[in-house]
Amino acid sequence: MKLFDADWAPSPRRVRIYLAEKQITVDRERIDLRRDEQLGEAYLKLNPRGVVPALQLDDGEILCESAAICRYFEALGALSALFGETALDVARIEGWTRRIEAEGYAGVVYVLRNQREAFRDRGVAGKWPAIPQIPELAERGHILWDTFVRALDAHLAGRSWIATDSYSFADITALVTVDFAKAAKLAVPDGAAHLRRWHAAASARPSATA
Ligand SMILES: N[C@@H](CCC(=O)N[C@@H](CS)C(=O)NCC(=O)O)C(=O)O
Repeated sequence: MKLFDADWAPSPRRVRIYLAEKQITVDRERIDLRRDEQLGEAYLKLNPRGVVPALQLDDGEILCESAAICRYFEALGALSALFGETALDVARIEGWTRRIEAEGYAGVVYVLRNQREAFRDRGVAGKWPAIPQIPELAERGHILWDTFVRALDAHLAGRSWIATDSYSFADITALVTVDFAKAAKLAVPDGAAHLRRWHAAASARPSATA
């Protein structure tokens, strides 16, 4: 199998961190997003959605969606704390992962894609007809981000990790989101001490550099 990957982008990084945590090695091919290689003919033949990551299986089937790709690897091997080993932990990790995606990650994407000149008529990632930017969505993104960051900071008071007692896929999702937020000039405020402590601990794991 082969993973179609890209530097700096949050969704491929989510898969790389997961694979590093599980010590799984996969052949990778880098797609250059700065040169729009994801929208070129060769890549679109593989993945007509024009986004990364994508995992090509040995029979040619393409799996999309970073969370689905990680779940595929999880299902191939032993259950781990990353997706939860008990019913309750699975639900906690799933619940936090979806919230981080819907509030934090969506907030960053709304700001980035609706404000940056580079994304003019590319309001949504990947291969679409022209999707104009909507300035009000950038405003919505700021509200989502500010509110999400405050809520996550309060949640992390007295806790090491977001969803359970162990580092999990929810932490991976939040780490790539917080780091990606810098691209949209969205910061974690100085006062968010719990979130800053968590971010330092998550960033110190060897997988963070994957
Ligand atoms: N929900 C998808 C999102 C995929 C996605 O948006 N990928 C971005 C990089 S993070 C991309 O390929 N962007 C290409 C573009 O903007 O055209 C996932 O988690 O895999």
